[in-house]
Amino acid sequence: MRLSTYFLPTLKETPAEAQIASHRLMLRAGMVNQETSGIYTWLPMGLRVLEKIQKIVCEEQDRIGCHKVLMPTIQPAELWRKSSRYEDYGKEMLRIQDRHGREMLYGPTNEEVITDVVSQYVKSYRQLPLTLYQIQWKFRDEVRPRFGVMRGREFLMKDGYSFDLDLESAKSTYRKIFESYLRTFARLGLTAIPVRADSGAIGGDMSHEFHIVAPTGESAIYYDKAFESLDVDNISYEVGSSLYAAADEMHKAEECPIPTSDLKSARGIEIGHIFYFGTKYSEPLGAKAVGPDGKTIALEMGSYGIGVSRLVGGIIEANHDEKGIIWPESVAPFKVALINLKAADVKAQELCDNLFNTLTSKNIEVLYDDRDERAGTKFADMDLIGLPWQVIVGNKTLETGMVEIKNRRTGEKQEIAIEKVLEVVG
Ligand code: P5A
Repeated sequence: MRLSTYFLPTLKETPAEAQIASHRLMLRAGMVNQETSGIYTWLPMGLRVLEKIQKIVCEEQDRIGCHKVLMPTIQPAELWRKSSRYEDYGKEMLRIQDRHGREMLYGPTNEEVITDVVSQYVKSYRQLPLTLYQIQWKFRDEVRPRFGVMRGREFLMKDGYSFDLDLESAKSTYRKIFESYLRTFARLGLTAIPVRADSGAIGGDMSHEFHIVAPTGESAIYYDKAFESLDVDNISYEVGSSLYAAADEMHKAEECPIPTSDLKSARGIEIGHIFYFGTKYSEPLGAKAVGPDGKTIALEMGSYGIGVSRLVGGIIEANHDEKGIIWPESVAPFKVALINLKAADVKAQELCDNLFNTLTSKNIEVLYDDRDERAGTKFADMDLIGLPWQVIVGNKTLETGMVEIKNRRTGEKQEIAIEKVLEVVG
């Protein structure tokens, strides 16, 4: 992508309304634009990150055999009356009437809709277990939308729903998704701590929240310090049941099973939340199946959320410095910033164009700063945007064919021949 023709509206000044680093940096790096409280437009750079996160989330869901669907954002109130949640949900639900005066709502979550779908098509234990998921926009009229995309009113969620015939099978599904979440977050460059949690408005008997530790986190969490040095490639549900971690409302100091020397308390950002709630929705909405014994029973259900748009802010909270964002490679909007410091020079243009073509032909995503701007502006913009690698073409390149390569995370710089760039960043 050539920066001269891209839409990247970066800001020099820090917007006054932004209280935390990720919000400030997302606005300054031209990733989002606020339309009204808690509602954002995703600009090209922000959207690239959002889409990278979605891709990883989908790959990990598909890997464990979940199937992707897409439900509507607008739902009929009738389904929520059946589950008795229409009144309970209160002011957080955006209620709408269509032209016929029918009551509708903008979905804050989709347990009712998916249970309705499954009730129509699943009739036998042979169709189970089944987990369906989607990535779809939700609306919750939060009392205090804040911190940018972290607590929005309209936000993107991965929501999955599992259907099993019995408790044992439902628990095994829950475990599988629990493990898969740790793997998903690790791929996003995050250490997530699975804390035992209250199931709140979704309801149910068993629930875990996944938190990343950050001073700006909205919740207090308590956890065994062993979570910080876990081997992320070999994590299992055993971790969830044997190591201690709890959300504030679940933590009782006097009942805590581990010595205080091992207990850490921190602020956490909730990036995922999973629930097992048995037949709470399947019963009233009629999702049943005939078991091998010929008896018809209500399905055992769970639901599993990941805050996809919140993750963009969360990843920045965990990966930035005073100059800007430091993207983990897996979600970086581009991998390489190619900075031409002699943009008006024909020879420099030719060298950069060739390098740009070589890298992009190898499927390496390059943001090519071909603007005729001061070096200081270019460096500041690129540090702010935070792509993993910066390749700098300047006077020295014209004289000796050498470019400077900077690693944004370590700050390490090296000089190499322009032909060797692919070897380093590839
Ligand atoms: C699980 C999937 C649910 O809604 N139903 C379907 C269950 N869970 S949840 O905990 O309420 O939400 C799941 C995740 O969504 C993110 N999230 C938000 N992100 C941005 N702004 C918000 N206002 C917001 N509310 C929830 C969180 O990451 C949460 O874990």
